[in-house]
Amino acid sequence: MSARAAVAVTRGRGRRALLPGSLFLTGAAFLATGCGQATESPVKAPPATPAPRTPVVFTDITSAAGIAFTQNSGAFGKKYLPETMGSGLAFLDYDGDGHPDLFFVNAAEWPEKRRKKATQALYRNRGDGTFEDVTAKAGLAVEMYGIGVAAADYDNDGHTDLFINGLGPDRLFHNRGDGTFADVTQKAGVSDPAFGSSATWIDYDRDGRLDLFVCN
Ligand SMILES: [Ca+2]
Ligand SMILES: [Ca+2]
Ligand SMILES: [Ca+2]
Repeated sequence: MSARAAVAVTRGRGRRALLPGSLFLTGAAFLATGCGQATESPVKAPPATPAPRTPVVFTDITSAAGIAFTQNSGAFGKKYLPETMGSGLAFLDYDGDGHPDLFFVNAAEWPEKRRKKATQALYRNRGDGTFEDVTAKAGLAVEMYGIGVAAADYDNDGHTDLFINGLGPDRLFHNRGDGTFADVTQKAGVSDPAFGSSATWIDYDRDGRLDLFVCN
């Protein structure tokens, strides 16, 4: 074997000798790549923790706002059912000044145990965070065993009216638009004497005039 031939053989052997190594490296690279893919977690990293929100806190400002209403169920030990059901209230802007006012439904003393006068209550929103009791001025110092109330402008005159139901005849009060209400129950034909619990105004026939749905 000549020296040139010996070199060629050596190179050839060298190439052959390198082949397994090359495959190994390639395979190692593949395995490394494959291992990288296999070990990649399908679970994504959790999102960053959101900043804690400021907790919503409510403060009882009833007294500070000038609201002194206390519901009177008339209870005196007999534990009558209606005593457990009242009463409702409604936000309405009865005087149209843009500030929602508060109307409280009140129950009453039982005929067999009359101890005090308890009436409905209307509080006018002064717009500065306080309310004034305008019940008597508005003509709503009415005694009845009220439970539910539905406020709406049933006659489309721009002033919100009040319907109250409960134990005994229901009552409808029309808002005159001057800060007072008129009892129009009889004229309107809505003096249902049944035991009512709530009501709502809906225009069920879509004629543009609100209709009254009463729950007894
Ligand atoms: Ca108002
Ligand atoms: Ca009205
Ligand atoms: Ca209607």
